[in-house]
Order: sequence, then structure tokens, then C-alpha cells
Amino acid sequence: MFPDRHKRRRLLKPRKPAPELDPQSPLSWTVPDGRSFVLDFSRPVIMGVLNVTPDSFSDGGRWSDPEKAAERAREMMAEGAHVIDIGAETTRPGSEPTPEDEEWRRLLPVLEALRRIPGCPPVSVDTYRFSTAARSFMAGAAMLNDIYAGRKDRRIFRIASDGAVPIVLMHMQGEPRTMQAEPRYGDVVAEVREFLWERAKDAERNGVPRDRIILDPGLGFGKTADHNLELVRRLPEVFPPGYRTMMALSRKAFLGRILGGAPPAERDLATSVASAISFLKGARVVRVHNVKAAREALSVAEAVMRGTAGA
Ligand code: HH2
Repeated sequence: MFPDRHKRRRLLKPRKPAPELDPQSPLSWTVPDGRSFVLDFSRPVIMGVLNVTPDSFSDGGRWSDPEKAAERAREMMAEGAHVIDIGAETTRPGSEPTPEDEEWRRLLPVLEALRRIPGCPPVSVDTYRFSTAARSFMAGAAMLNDIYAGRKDRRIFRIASDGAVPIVLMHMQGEPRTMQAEPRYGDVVAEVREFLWERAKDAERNGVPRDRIILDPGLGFGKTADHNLELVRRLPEVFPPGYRTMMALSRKAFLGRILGGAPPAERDLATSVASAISFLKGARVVRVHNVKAAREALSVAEAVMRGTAGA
């Protein structure tokens, strides 16, 4: 039983490989209430941090009130944020997990307030819990940021897959309570790259399209200052090719150390410089507290990259 001549020719023809993702291609998606979003990955994508916690290491207690949070979101929008990332649990070194119901109690009113802002950029929720992610999605969140990269609960991939929303997968060694006790690596760059590649594959096996995955080396999560610097220095080697990329180093302790002990509130210039360096080395999303400062530094980096001062 041989296939006919035409069929045989078709079978013999080498199959085209699946198209590779251009990680700089635009990412566009629509959420169930009809809002559509586009992020241009050929340019810096700024994710503004909005922590609705009492105890985050740099902005804890400032934005817990929904009206204040909405006001800050509007301000970040005006300053050039393309995404607003809300977190309701601090993951600073040594921190204990926040109970799930408390996390949701903090998030819901802020999600509702942000949904009422006309033209609000996509809101990402910084959570590793499936139920929080699912409820946030129903309440208007358009993106997920999972610091455990699906290792706490793989069902989070289902939301990214069924809801077709982008998801950030971050590297962490250990867990926040103990991660800074004695972080150790053979080659931090190789280990982080391997981890990110493996987590991305797991997400894809669970239905998340590659173009929705954004990989983040997780600076400060089970890493010494030298590990962080090595990751920034060798950033092009850190990201597995063909994936969208992110760097989140805003106000982190290693910057304070470089500055001789500056507290978090005095690390914005260092954050902006390090974010611009990261962009030039291949990171596309940068997660920052001070959007305006980062925007200026990234505009310079982008102008240098393109060789022109025009946008
Ligand atoms: N860092 C923090 C929180 N979420 N998410 C990603 N993807 N990458 C990060 O490096 C990252 C993150 C910690 O910073 P912050 O939110 O400012 O502080 P806290 O955890 O104390 O709320």
C-alpha cells in the first residue's frame, strides 16, 4: 500500500521547522472583558512596581489604600510605564509567606480601582498561587508574574494558556525565608540559564505559547552581590535564545552595597543605570519602582543602540 505519487512527494518533502519566535516581535493579546494590549519588545518595556503590602523592602505600606494605589498607577502611566505589576506579598529575604486570603484581601480592591482607570496599561499580578492568579485574571489582571516559575503550582500555566496572557518565569534558588543564607553555584550563569530553559519548556508542555513567556534571572533571589553582578555582566549568555527577556533589579541590596550602604530609597539612580545596561545587554522588560528615572536612562540606552536621538 503505497501512497499515490503526489502524496509521496509531499511526504518526502522536508518538513518546515516550527517558526522560531523573534523575541523582539510585538506581543499582543486580549482579555475577556475586551481590552487589548500590545507590548513592543523591540524597545524597552517598563514594568512599574506597585506593592500593596505593609512590609515590602522599599515601598511597603505606601500604596495599600486602593485610591492611593490608583493614583500611583496613573502617575506611573504618565511617566511611561507599559505594565503595572502589583504584589501583595513581600518576598524580601527572610520573609514568611502571606496567607492566601490576606493576599487576595489586599489585591482585590486595588485591581478593581485600576480597572476603572481609562487606558490603564496591562496589570500584572506578582503571585505564585493558582487561586490568586485565577481570581486576579477574573478581576481584570492581564499578566502574571510568578517568582516560582510554576514550581509551587503548575496549574498557574493553565491560566496563562487558557487566558492567553503573558507570564513571567523567574529564577530563584531556595525560597525567600532562607534564600540569602548561603547561596552557592558552580557557574551561576549556566545554572540560571538551564533553569530558565527548563521552566520555559515546562510551561510550553503545559500549553503556554512561547511568545507569552518572559524569562527573568531573579536578581537577589538566592544570589550574592557577586552572583548578581556576574549575571548582569554576562546577561547575553543568561537568556536561552528565542525567548522574551526581563530584568528586575530595582533598589536591590547589591546596588546599595555598590553605593557603600545606600538605603533602598537612594538607589534609583543606580537602578536606572543598571536597567539601561541590562537593556543594552538584551533584557527587554525592566521592572522598576521609579519609572521616570528608568525611562530617562532607557531613552539614552535606546538612542545609543539605534544611533539616533529620535524615538
Ligand atoms: N523582585 C521582587 C518581587 N517580584 N518579580 C520578578 N519577576 N523578578 C524580581 O526580581 C522580583 C519580582 C522583589 O522586589 P519588590 O517587589 O520591590 O519587594 P518585596 O518583595 O519586598 O515586595
